[in-house]
Amino acid sequence: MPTLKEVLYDKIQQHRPRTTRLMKEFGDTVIADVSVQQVLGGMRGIKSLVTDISYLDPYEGIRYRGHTLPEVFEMLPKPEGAEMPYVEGLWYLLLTGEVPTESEVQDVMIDFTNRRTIPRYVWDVIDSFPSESHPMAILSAAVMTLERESRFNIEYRMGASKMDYWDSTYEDATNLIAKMPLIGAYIYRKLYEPNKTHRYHDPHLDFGGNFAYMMGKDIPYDDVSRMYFIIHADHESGNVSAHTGHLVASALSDVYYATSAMINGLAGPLHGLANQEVLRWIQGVKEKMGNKLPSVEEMKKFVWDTLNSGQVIPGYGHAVLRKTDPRYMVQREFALKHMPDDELFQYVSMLYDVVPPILKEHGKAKNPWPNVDAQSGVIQWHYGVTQYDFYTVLFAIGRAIGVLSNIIWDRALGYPIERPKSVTTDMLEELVGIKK
Ligand code: HAX
Repeated sequence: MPTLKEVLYDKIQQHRPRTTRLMKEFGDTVIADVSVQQVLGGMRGIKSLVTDISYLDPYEGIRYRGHTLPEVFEMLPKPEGAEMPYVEGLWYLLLTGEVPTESEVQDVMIDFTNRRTIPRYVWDVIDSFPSESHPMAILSAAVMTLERESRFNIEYRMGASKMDYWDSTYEDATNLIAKMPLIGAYIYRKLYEPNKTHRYHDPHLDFGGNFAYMMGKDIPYDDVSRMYFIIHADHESGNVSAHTGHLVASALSDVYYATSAMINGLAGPLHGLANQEVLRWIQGVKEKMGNKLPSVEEMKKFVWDTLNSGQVIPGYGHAVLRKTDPRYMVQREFALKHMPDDELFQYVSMLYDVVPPILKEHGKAKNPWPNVDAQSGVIQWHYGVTQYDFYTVLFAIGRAIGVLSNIIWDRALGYPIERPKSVTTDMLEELVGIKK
């Protein structure tokens, strides 16, 4: 049976001529125009990135390698007795486009287990952070600390051929992704449970199962982890975290630099931090309501008060999506099955009914529907992860799977350093004809 790396190499060989042909024969073909609104408005909708790993349709949501999320959950192999698939299977799917067999997944699992050893200095760096630090800052620094392990850097210095860059990048990426759950769980223990003995990994457990074990959580938290890492893995290339990872790697910075940078982008409240903002916001509603479930009218008033004070409703809206995020729906279905009576989930459900009509009436947000973050913190809270500062770390571990898969392919296809062009406001005014 060929290894994942061999299958990937085969796919790379098959793909390279497609990119070369597009560049050589159609390099001058114009595929889109750019408007002033797009240039001033955060580059929305400008088609300027290529990835085959995922595609985001505004009305359908994300597809991984052409498959919708429900299809991915259906077709990937699952550990015995689990409801959610192996994260290792998603890694295989994202890298190769192929659905792995059970034994191919087992191979990836063994490979990950063999790469889990973390140098002592990483723990020392984490331990040296003040306990008030944000876990995303610690995660970013811990990943950065590992940079000295980069194989790519060694091989680059030794004069490796450009055609082989993907190989050492694959080694670095696999080494890093295998370690991310261990680093995340260690940060959790350091910040929130310093008196408990840290559980190092269990070599017999898969990515999600091992994370639950290290977090000290029982089933079905293993399935929560698998679900969480899978739904957050990729959202095509233009979002802040994915784009940052790609951009930094385009300078041939190694995957440690690129992943640390993507973590920093994910830490913003308009992006990955929104899941903790949702929880903070709901707690605010709860407090105001004296811990009882508000009536629909009371909830509407709270939503309007938030909007009228100039704040956004966290967990709602999206730069690309124009309907309810399927990542929200996957989690909602899980919550309906496993925690339908959870108090916070009742709030989330009520918001699902109340917020979209209000955002429509408010008239600003182009997408009034919930995104992934509206639901995810509540599930973590239910299973005892109540420190909502930590939620974006879980997002980051998942997102690293997609970002790293993309960087391996960026190297394989020889994508150049990214360098869009900027203009001045004077130039824009000249271009539209209001200034000579
Ligand atoms: N509540 C109130 N107003 C909102 C809103 C919301 N949830 N979503 C958008 N708007 C407002 C914007 O602030 C903007 O107002 P201004 O014109 O005054 O600047 C206007 O509606 C138009 O925005 P848009 O084009 O619909 O949305 P953007 O592409 O600019 O922004 C965001 C997309 C996700 C950043 C935005 O919807 C938002 O701030 N949502 C709340 C935060 C959130 O949930 N973020 C997580 C998104 C998913 C994700 O990336 N996770 O990592």
